[in-house]
Amino acid sequence: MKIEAVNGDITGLQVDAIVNAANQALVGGGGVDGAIHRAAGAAELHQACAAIGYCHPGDAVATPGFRLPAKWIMHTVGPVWRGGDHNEAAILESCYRRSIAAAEELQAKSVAFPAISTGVYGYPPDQAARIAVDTLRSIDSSVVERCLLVAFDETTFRIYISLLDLLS
Ligand code: AR6
Repeated sequence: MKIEAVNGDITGLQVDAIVNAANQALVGGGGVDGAIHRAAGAAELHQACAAIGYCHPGDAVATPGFRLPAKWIMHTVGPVWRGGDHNEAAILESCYRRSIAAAEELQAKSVAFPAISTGVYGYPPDQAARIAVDTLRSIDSSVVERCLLVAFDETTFRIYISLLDLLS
């Protein structure tokens, strides 16, 4: 898989699937979740999420993208940061793995990820970015060809760029 860093709004990206940083109840919220609901069409997406009902932290579930350019949305639930010794890293790694697995099931070749857990859930951005890059680098997918790490702020973008440069 090719891994790239992008700075901007994930909802406008022309990819097969975008990942949503959702909550366990899949009821929508602020941050990227709110932006995705607005752009996809809140009524349709709420209905699709309600039909699924729940997502365990570290897991991912798929809905259509409705009015998004992306065909699919993978809703994943990141860990709430509680100091780092509550299994946060393993849960965050699982979010990336399970989102790619869901993309593979749907034959999505390109997947865009927000910086899961680094907003409301409080995960330190540098540590989260390292997990994102290391985890995606370790996946050998025969379906997904391209992963975009989408930063919504300049600091996160620079962290992604430096990690990708160091590892490539
Ligand atoms: N495009 C790309 N990234 C974005 C966008 C966007 N349009 N908007 C925000 N971000 P957060 P979390 C970045 O808080 O920490 C919700 O209420 C943002 O700058 O969206 O996993 C859910 O319902 C940050 O870097 O997600 C949950 O309750 C990153 O996305 C809870 O927040 C993640 O920030 C999940 O919290």
